[in-house]
Amino acid sequence: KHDGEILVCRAGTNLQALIEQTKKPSSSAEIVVVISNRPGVLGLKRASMAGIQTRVVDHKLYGSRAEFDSTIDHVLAEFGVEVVCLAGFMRILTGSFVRKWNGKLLNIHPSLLPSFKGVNAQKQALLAGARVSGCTVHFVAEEVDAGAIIVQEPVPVLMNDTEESLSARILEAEHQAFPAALELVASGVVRLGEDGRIMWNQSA
Ligand code: 3YE
Repeated sequence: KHDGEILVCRAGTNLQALIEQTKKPSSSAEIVVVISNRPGVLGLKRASMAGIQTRVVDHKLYGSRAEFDSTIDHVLAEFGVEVVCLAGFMRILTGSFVRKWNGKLLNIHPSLLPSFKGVNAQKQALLAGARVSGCTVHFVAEEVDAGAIIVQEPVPVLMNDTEESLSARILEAEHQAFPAALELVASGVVRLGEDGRIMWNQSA
């Protein structure tokens, strides 16, 4: 196993899916630390239960985004992290952090990008009358939800769907897509090219 890897999480079900994936002997990734910007969240408990180190970097304690991001960057360096997964992390990261972690920073978004960027993606899909939605794992670029797409998983939008029922169906898809995307990146099968597009290396 080569890649150290960290997560920033909220309710933590995507984190749980990543923990279960990386416990498999066939996994190319190992989770070395879980960082949350919110104290007391369930994701931190899930990490501890799995024997993974945790850190809280509470954004409310920092005077600027730059100070918050550089504190996270220090924790990542402390643990020798190589790949970062944003799993329910809801903060916009600074350009300088994003550039430093270019090609090493993954986010999951609850729509088929480039449709329905930003918050309430599931509600946006319902209001637009979309018949298909899903989730996207992408490399993080400075522009939110605009980075190169690694994996997408579609789900149907059903006739009587509410925001809750559609969100639950998309969340199930997220639990497949995020571990799959992490494996592609940690194994070196997929990387971000200099031109900002995905490069496939089938011999990796
Ligand atoms: N930062 C950059 N590019 C990206 N962060 C995330 C993805 C991503 C990124 O592609 N540069 C909405 C955040 C959207 C928002 O306005 N958040 C607030 C805080 C709200 C809160 O704490 O609940 C803020 O001021 O940042 C991760 C997903 C970001 C989702």
